[in-house]
Amino acid sequence: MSRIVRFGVSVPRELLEEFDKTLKSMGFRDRSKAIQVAMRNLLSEYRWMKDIKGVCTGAIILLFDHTVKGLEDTLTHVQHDFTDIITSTMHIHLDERNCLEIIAVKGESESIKDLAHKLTTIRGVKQLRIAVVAV
Ligand code: NI
Repeated sequence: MSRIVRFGVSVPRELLEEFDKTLKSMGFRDRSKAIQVAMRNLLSEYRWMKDIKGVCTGAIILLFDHTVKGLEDTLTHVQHDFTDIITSTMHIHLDERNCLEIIAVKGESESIKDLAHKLTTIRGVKQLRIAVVAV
């Protein structure tokens, strides 16, 4: 059994409220356990991303807050740097704040990961999912 450590985390209030609500409905008794599960999910998703090799096709799905200043410009700039792997982009306005973008990709897995990484680090991007298959 490894040693348990404590750490502090800063998160937006609404995110924590929603997290707590979801934990309750999922049957978690405390945040620690749920955060451990969330951390492991993130690690396994990253590991899967790291392992996929060669030419792939699929989509990058992005949820973001379009009211964050400069975000849409940055998103466009990043996508213009990857025109060799982006086949099309669909933009859906979900509500006053949130937008969903579905970016269809085809190319070397390394380029797809590079694009996904650049998109994840943009401020205002709330969630990113990659769904790709090897060709
Ligand atoms: Ni929109």
